[in-house]
Amino acid sequence: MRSYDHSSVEKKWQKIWEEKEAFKASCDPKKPKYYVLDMFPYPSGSGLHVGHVVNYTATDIIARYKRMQGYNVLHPMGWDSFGLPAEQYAIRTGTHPAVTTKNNVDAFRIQLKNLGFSYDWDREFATSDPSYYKWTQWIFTKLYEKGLAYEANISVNFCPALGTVLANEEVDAGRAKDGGHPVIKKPLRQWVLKITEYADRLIEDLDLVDWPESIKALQTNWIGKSLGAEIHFSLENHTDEIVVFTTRHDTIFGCTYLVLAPEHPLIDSITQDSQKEQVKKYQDRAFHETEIERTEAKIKTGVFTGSYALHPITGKKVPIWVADYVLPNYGTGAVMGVPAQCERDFEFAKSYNIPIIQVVMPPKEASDEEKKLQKAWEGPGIMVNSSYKDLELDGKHNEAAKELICDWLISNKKGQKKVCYKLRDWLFSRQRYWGEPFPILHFEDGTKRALAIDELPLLPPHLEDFKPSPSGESPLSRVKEWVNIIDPKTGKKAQRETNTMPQWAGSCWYYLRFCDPHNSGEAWDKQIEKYWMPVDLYVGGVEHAVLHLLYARFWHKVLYDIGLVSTLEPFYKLRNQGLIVCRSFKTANNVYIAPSDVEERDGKYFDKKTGVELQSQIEKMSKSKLTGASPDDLVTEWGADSLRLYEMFLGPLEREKVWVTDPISGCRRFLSRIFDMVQSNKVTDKDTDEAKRLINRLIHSVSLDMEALQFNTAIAKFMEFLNDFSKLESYPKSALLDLVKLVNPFAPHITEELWEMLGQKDLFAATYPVADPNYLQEKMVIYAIQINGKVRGTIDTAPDLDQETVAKLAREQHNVAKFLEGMTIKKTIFVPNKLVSFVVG
Ligand code: ANZ
Repeated sequence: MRSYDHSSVEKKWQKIWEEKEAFKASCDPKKPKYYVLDMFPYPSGSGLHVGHVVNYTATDIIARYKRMQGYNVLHPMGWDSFGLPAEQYAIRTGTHPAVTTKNNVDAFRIQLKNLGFSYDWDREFATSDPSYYKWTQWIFTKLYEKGLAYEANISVNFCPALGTVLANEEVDAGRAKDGGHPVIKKPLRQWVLKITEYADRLIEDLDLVDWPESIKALQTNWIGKSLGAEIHFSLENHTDEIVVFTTRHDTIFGCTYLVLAPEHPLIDSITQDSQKEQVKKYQDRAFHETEIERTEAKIKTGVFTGSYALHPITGKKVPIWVADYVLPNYGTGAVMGVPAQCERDFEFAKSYNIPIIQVVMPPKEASDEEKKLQKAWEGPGIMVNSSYKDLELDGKHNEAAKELICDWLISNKKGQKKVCYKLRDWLFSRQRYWGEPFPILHFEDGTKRALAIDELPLLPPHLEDFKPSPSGESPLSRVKEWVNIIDPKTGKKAQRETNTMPQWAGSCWYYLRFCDPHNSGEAWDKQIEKYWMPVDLYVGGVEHAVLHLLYARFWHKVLYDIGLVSTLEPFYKLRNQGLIVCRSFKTANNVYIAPSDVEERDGKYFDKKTGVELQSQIEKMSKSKLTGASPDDLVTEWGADSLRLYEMFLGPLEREKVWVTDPISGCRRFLSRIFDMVQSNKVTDKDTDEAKRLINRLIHSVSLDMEALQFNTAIAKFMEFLNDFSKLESYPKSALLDLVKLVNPFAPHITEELWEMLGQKDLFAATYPVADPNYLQEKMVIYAIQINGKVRGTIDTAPDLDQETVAKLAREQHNVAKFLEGMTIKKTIFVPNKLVSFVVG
């Protein structure tokens, strides 16, 4: 009998699949399609990690399952290859990022192929390929033509010590991660995309997709739509006015001060001389703080301007303060302070002795503190202290008051309804080398021209030194002969745009290019797009839950509006794989110990070598903590099929999973057992009812698991099945064939081999089994149970059980058990499928 040698089996089938182009997809309108996509990786130097394997195995299982169900499956893979790490590596080593990227991609591809993923490799591309970014640049020109791309002066992170602009990822708590030097904000000319124009649609169309509710909520909150009002406050001794944005206009009678963001343009002109120095000092300090520092500071600080506004309804004087907790770029950068109804304002008012006027009565369920005004009541309630002349709100519910205030503000020209979004326009340029150059020419007269399709791709100039410039300009600006040109189309002197696009750009539309990756005449063919789109299943990390998905959806909607794509949303069903975490171990001196050198006793962990007790923690896998696991090593030792099976068996796809490698041997054993079983002399061509029942039940329940992406439970069922099946007297071949098909999406190599051993060909092209309903419903029989001639209970059982089994079940029936207590059974009468009768004494 052959024993299972994973490495020869896996190599063999990987080669055959490649030769037969087993997973090549082509547009075929006669067949139903299924597009299953992974969030493509950034090809980092550290290669594939076990988290990637969870993601890609899950989609591969579905790809193979759908193919066997007769779908035309599109399952592509590519590389998100522009970005900071490749550039930083280039700066450190002097290797061109294109070289590093190519090496990393080659290594990744080998790793993925070794895992047997059924990608259509013909569709592979990298976002840094000129033949791809030609179209990224072209899409940018479409955004530009639609007025959705504009230039603005925006502050960037600038590190004077390093003499460079830093990306947000390079900054931590106001300091450069590299060296810890302080980082300041510096205004620079930037490209910005008007994503805000799509804010409403980006919220509303979430109704069209099957995504986890938590991800929908993240997107909605990020966009942050607030329905409120703008209220105009006139100023004492000043012609200007201050406009505030509020979502609680019902509380207007409780407004006892106004606050301006330190950046507010009116501050200079309204601040009284006596306060000028203090205000200036305060502003300087605030400008050096990050938004997070400003909003999350425990103690709210501020400074009085010395000036007053007039309450729009009562005309009372309201002091104007400046405070950093008000952000310049939300609403109007000015807020009305209502201490009794807003905790933040309450603390501020307490610190600076500002009056507190209650306007919404805390209801019964409010806490004592809230009722006694030792804390703000932020919830709903009945209005008090809120009537003035003909505007009577007292006694009304605050929601009704909102409407009345709004009407009053509008008819008195003191305000209006207003919708605000947290979402800002998307800062789309970087002062970097390793990104798509912008296809834009600037002319001397200040006008611009977007390059036409025949001028694309626009390649960056060749650079030996990729470092960002000390001025904050992009390194491209150093290549004067590239920057300064005579525009061949107009004959005018022109300068090329020297900023580059951010890494997000390439991942905004790669799923469209996968539909038609070799098209050199257009980004994609519309008919082909119409066939494959939308992506039916998209799987990736939750870290992309906000930005990548939002940006890609935004581009997609723009493309929809200009008639280039046929669906409103790009990704129909989205699932996020949970993070893989790991238990790390260290000594009291913070020396990490590899998990393989640790033994557990009574829930405590000890160093096997020294016997010393260790501290342990569940955290992200990390090489430096000796918890990194390399898929390559695992594939070598156990085989790709065992690794795939194991990673799916760890737990539900979307849940966080703790990496403990022990179960991988169990998965491997399971595969070996099938391998042996197929070769057993008990394999027969003759079907048995018992085998039929077992396999049909397995087909039925595994199919349900597949639809629900519950791969871990499907695997548990395979194992259970094997235990039951191995006990049968014979192994009907038909059941084994079905089993092999069911396991195939999980462990594709060994199952192809078994399929061949069972005399079949090309499992990858086989049809997924469908359960025969006749074998699903076990017919049940009802036994009456008598004790000394009286019926004392009934039991339901499978038909045709033997007397001993039925009698045991009967004795255990709770009512019967009661009657039998303390009795001796003298005789048992058994009528198959009908009656068990005990004679007792
Ligand atoms: C008065 C008030 C009374 C407020 C009250 C709240 C409670 P969302 O829901 O996030 O939109 N606000 C407005 N602009 C701001 C800015 N630039 N920086 C900081 N805070 C700002 O929140 C809207 C509320 O946030 C607004 O309603 C305003 O405070 C504050 F009992 O106005 B409110």
